[in-house]
Parts: sequence; C-alpha cells; structure tokens
Amino acid sequence: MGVLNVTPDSFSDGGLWLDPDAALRHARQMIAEGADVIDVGGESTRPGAQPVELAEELRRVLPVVEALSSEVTVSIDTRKERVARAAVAAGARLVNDVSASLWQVAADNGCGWVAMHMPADPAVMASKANYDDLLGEVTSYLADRAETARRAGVEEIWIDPGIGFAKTASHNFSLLKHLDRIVATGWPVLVGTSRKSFLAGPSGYPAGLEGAAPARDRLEATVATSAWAILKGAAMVRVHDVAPAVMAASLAGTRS
Ligand code: HH2
Repeated sequence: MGVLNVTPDSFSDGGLWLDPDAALRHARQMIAEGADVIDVGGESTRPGAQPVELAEELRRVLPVVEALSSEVTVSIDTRKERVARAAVAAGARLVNDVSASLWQVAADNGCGWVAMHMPADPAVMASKANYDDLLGEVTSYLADRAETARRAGVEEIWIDPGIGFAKTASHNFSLLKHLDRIVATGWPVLVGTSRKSFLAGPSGYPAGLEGAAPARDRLEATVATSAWAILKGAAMVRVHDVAPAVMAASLAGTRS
C-alpha cells in the first residue's frame, strides 16, 4: 500500500502532493514501483494534528480518488463518514479507517474496510499511551471491531495495530515483536511503520546515529520493520517508499 498524503502538514511529506497533478504523478510512480493499493488521505493524523474541515478534506481527496480509481485499487484514509462515502462514490474500493468506526460505509457499498487501533484522537493521543495489557487490548479491540463489521455484511476486513497511535516506542516494538498474536486472530493484518518517529530512536538506529534519521530518511528502518511484519504474517504494509518495500516484502514473503 503506497501512501499518498494530499495534505499540507503530514509528518514526513506534508505539502509535497497537495497539488492534484503532483499527487497523480507520485501515485503513478508508486504504481510503477509495485504498489497494489494507493492510500489517499486528506487529513494528517500525526500526534498533535488538528482536525480538517469536511469541505476542505473533500476538496483535497476527491479529484485524486476519481482520477486514480480506474488505474489501481484506491483506499481512502479518513475518519469522516461523509468523506468515506464520497470517496467510495468516486471509485475508492477500500475504507482505511483509523477510527475503526466506519464499517457501515463498507457494508452499504460492498467495499473493503481497514480497522485500525487508535484509542484517542491525534490531538491528545501522545498522553494516552497507557495500557495494562497492550497486546491483549489491541488484539481484542480489533477482533471485536472486525466481527462487528462481518456481522454488518462487510466481506473484506483488515485489521491494523496502529503503530505510533497513542503508543510509545516500546509499545510499537512490542506490537511488532508479537505481531503473530494479532495475525492469529485470522483477519488479514495491515501494518504501517513507514518513517514513524519510533524508528529514529535508540532502538531503531545505533547510538550516535539517531540524529541522522529525520522523517524522510528513515528508509532502512522502515524497510527492516516492513520485512519483519511480513515475516510475522502481515498481509500488507503501508509505506511511503514503495520500491524498497516491495523488494523487502517479496524477499520476506518468499522465505516465510
Ligand atoms: N498511519 C498513518 C496514517 N494512516 N492508516 C493505517 N491503516 N495504518 C497506519 O499505520 C497509518 C494509517 C500515519 O502516517 P502518514 O499518513 O504518513 O502521516 P500523517 O497522518 O501525518 O498524514
């Protein structure tokens, strides 16, 4: 899954693809590099991000969804039901739902749905990284949401542990380490580590090199964690840099 952030403020590529022509060029590059899905988002969910108005989010995403839908499977990365419905009407086939609450949109339209674990809004989530049993809580939350969606009639359901969403670096590494437990639920698992800040910390880079890993240069750690996720059973990884991730995923997939 290639990330297409049509936003001014996403944490690693804000502003780069806000212009629809630039967004389409970038999407086509990711398709050429092997992306099976392009994930179009018009609202950043980085820690501390402020919500975007409905009209503005629609203005950002719809032209891009419309143009790409005949070329590739498009997913719409949103927390707003009206954005999800409009994007599906414009051709999106997957609702990438970081709020894990929009399954009815998928049920009504016969499209796929991703339930991601995000226990608090981006604006406040940095202070909400508290768990008694991280793995158990994330797994049962996702399995519960997936079952609800299945009962509502959604046929294609993905679950995603929400790496970086109300989680410390050690939470993120622990979820990756035990990803097989989430995979064991039987639902296909999507994982997004790409360029996230936990990869720049001491566990991600050797001591002394952390400063050399700004968001746009966390490539090695992204590739390593994506390959790890595939080896642990993830069925899809969400990345900004498609070519190296496709190579890592196919090598890891061949050997697992
Ligand atoms: N991560 C981000 C956004 N959407 N969706 C899923 N399913 N899983 C993820 O891990 C995930 C996601 C955050 O990354 P990005 O889109 O690059 O940043 P921003 O939210 O700042 O636009």
